[in-house]
Amino acid sequence: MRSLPLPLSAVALAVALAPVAPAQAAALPAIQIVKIYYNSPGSPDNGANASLNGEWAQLKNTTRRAINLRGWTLRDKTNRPDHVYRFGAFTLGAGKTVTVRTGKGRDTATTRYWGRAGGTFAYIWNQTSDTGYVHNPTGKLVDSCSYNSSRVEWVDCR
Ligand SMILES: [Ca+2]
Ligand SMILES: [Ca+2]
Repeated sequence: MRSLPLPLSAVALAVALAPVAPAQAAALPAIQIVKIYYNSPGSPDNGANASLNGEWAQLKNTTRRAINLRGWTLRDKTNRPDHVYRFGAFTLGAGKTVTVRTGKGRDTATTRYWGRAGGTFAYIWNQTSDTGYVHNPTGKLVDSCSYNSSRVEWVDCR
């Protein structure tokens, strides 16, 4: 029987789909970035508040206890101070998620607003590749999530 050479892409796909032996389950970060929706619906992204709020990052308290997020930060890969979201008084319940939207709005128990404005330069999450970072108030990196694809609009970081 003759074996046909597989196209490289098929080989790559097979490798990507190969089951990976589960390593020792690593402890989840207490506050985990679960999803970044980095390409706001619509094209081109017009920088309006609704569009800015169409991009967001969702964080989850993976623990069994409420966590006071005051002083915790969410940031992107730039080192810009205006690209750092700092939580004010806010407690995230055990197992709960909070969505941090880029634009302006009224904070709720489940949604917080970065408060950015200024059109197309106000977006935080790059449309192809970027990294989200969560730091606790002492500056310790608690979780990060990188993505690199313009084919989809969001990344599942779990
Ligand atoms: Ca878009
Ligand atoms: Ca960015």
